[in-house]
Amino acid sequence: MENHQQFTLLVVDDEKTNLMVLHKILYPEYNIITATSGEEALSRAIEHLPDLILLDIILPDINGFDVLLQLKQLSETRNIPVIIVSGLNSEGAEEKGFFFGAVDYITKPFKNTIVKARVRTHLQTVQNIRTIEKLGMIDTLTNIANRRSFNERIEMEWRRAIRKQVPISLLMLDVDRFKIYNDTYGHPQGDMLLRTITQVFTDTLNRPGDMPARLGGEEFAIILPDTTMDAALSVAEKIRSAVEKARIIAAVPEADIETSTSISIGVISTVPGNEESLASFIVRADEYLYAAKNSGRNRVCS
Ligand code: GH3
Ligand code: MG
Ligand code: MG
Ligand code: MG
Repeated sequence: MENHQQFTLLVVDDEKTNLMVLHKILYPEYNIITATSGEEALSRAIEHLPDLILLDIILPDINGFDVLLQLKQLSETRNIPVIIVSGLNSEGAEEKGFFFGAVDYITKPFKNTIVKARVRTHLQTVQNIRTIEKLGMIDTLTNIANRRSFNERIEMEWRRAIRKQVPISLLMLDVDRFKIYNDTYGHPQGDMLLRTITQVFTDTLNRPGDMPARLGGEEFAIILPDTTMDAALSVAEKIRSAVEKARIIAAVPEADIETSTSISIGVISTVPGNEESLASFIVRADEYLYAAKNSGRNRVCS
């Protein structure tokens, strides 16, 4: 996976000449922010959430070990790797640094090439973790969000809707008679149908906050933040009708056949407060989806 993002490093040292040396080594490959005291290091870390921190130990106010401890106590900064760069080269100091959660310990005076290499190694790990995290959030068949990201996102949007007292809507969608489609055209063609439906979602949804997800099998959900029931119903109807109109080419041994499908949708909307839990909100969406199935499929129920 390519990544053209430039990493941001927070470099903490109370001596200007040290900062200048580190800046010279690491810029312009990385974006550099600096701090010359413990307090400043903490506030800049929280403000900028850098990808890596180079931390001096002897500082005029809070010493580097305490800065490290505080970084590890805050959920926003806990996972930022910290390399200690210190004149303290006792075994005890080094042990303490690792014990407090530093990923590396470089003693001054340092070799420029070694600092550069170690920074690059730790940033590679940051990059790898991000790639893995990203892969864990995406459904491999359709390339949209999976159930894990749906769960995370709906909780976040639910809390936000409570805080701002704005509506949140949820669509639950399930392909009609998908088993028959699979049995008729084959599993790979069924997979193609799921991708076509996903494309309909992406083409229909036009607000950046809207999030379609594949919950499993042929079941999908769409989170519509800041959306009223009326607006959600109109989105649902647009999707239902676009799915109905979509033509899916099924490559079977003899020829390419033009096939079609349909989808049933349950819609709910609320301005959340204390009356209903998120879990029961989701259950309600499922109930409307089943109502849509039971009343004949290829329809929207709310
Ligand atoms: P209904 O209209 O009531 O929803 O009927 P249905 O046939 O769509 O529902 P059912 O739950 O009986 O069947 C779902 C089918 O979806 C069965 C399963 O083999 C198929 N399926 C689940 N995941 C996948 C997948 O990733 N790819 C393909 N091709 N088929 C899948
Ligand atoms: Mg110092
Ligand atoms: Mg189905
Ligand atoms: Mg189903």
